[in-house]
Amino acid sequence: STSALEQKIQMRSFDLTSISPASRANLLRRPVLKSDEMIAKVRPIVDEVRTRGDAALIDFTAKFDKATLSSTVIRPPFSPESMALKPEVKDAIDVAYRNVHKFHAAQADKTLLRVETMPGVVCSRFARPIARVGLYVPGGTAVLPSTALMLGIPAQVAGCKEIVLATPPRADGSISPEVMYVAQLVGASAILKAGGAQAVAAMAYGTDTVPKVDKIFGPGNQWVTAAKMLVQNDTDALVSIDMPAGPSEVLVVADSTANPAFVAADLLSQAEHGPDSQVVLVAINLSDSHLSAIEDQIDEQARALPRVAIVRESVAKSIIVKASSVQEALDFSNDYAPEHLILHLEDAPAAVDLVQNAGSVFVGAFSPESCGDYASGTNHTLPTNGFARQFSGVNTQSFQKHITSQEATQEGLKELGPIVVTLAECEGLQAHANAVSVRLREQ
Ligand code: HSO
Ligand code: ZN
Repeated sequence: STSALEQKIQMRSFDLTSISPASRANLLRRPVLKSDEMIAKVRPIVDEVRTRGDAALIDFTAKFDKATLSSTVIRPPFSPESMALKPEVKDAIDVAYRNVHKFHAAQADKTLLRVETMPGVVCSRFARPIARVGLYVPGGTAVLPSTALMLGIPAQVAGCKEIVLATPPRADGSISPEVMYVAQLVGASAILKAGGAQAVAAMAYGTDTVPKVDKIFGPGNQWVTAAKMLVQNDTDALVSIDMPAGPSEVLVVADSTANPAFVAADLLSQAEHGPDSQVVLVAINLSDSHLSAIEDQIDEQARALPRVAIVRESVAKSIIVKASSVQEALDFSNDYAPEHLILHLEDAPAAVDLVQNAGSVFVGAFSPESCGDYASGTNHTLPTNGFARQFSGVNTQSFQKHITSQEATQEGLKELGPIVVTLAECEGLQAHANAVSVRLREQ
């Protein structure tokens, strides 16, 4: 037997033209999230923070992040030393900020929708910011200033008043200068130095020092996700969440024009996120030699990565699916509903018309997912786990809510009123009918 290091880093292959419906359905499945179990585990943590507040936060941060804190919240202005960056990093963050800001500013709903549904009856709709938002920026195996940008910019653009950015501190109690700098750029009103379920609980209920928020955003591990699901269902917390999060995913569709090195690099960029990342290659009529070239590139490029150990695990769980047409490939992709969809196709823009379910689409050979992860302008907080069927990625409107209004004239009520009286009486709700007839009698 060969050792792990000698074993080729490769994905398992399946053929859509010969596969049984049951096996095809199996390929579409993600590893099951044991959400009930996780919710039971986070409940005691959430309860502690709800009842003991800051003291519990400080205890959990000592236990889980090995950081001894005297206070958990930092307010602006942030000290220049805490945001000190290499000039090239600062410049790169600035360009990313501008692009993401530009795209998200364009998404803000500023229009007043005004429709006269009947003569004298005007219905309107307008948007307002969600006042207080909590942004969870994961720590763990990578620092993620990009996630701070992706959550902070739409909050800023929407006009949220209180922007709380939560992230686990380093062992010395500090936050990375990259995240501090982004917090300042997006106008964060508080930084919560805490991670995991304890951070989510603090933002959901508030503590003496942590502001209570109305909606919690952001990716995170199973603890964070379970805590978000738990507090969302607590009517005392009165808080909502962006979406249910799961491990990150990419589905790459490639035809005979695809560059093997590009395809492999795209798959690996997602595979390095974590051992449970999901990576799928849908290959359309690729020759054996073309497919081997891609597989060789995966192995060769993976071996050179600092995070090769993570990649070995995620690639081993990943799949190559052979398809015989663009339509068949996109049908599979739509059924899978990937977080990211990359199109390495001769006519990639044409294939976009066939996309029904995906978080974000990367069109053509020169649009790697990495651009969207960091700096092109689109958001990288996207639906995973097949939730691209019914969820949009985080966007500016995720930080707004819509309010409707109506204004009827006396003439308008003359027309509409009798209809309402009939419907109210049909439901047996006489007080509803009276609210109209008392006015009609006035005339
Ligand atoms: N691909 C990740 C986002 C990310 N990548 C952050 C790099 N940093 C989830 O969609
Ligand atoms: Zn990424």
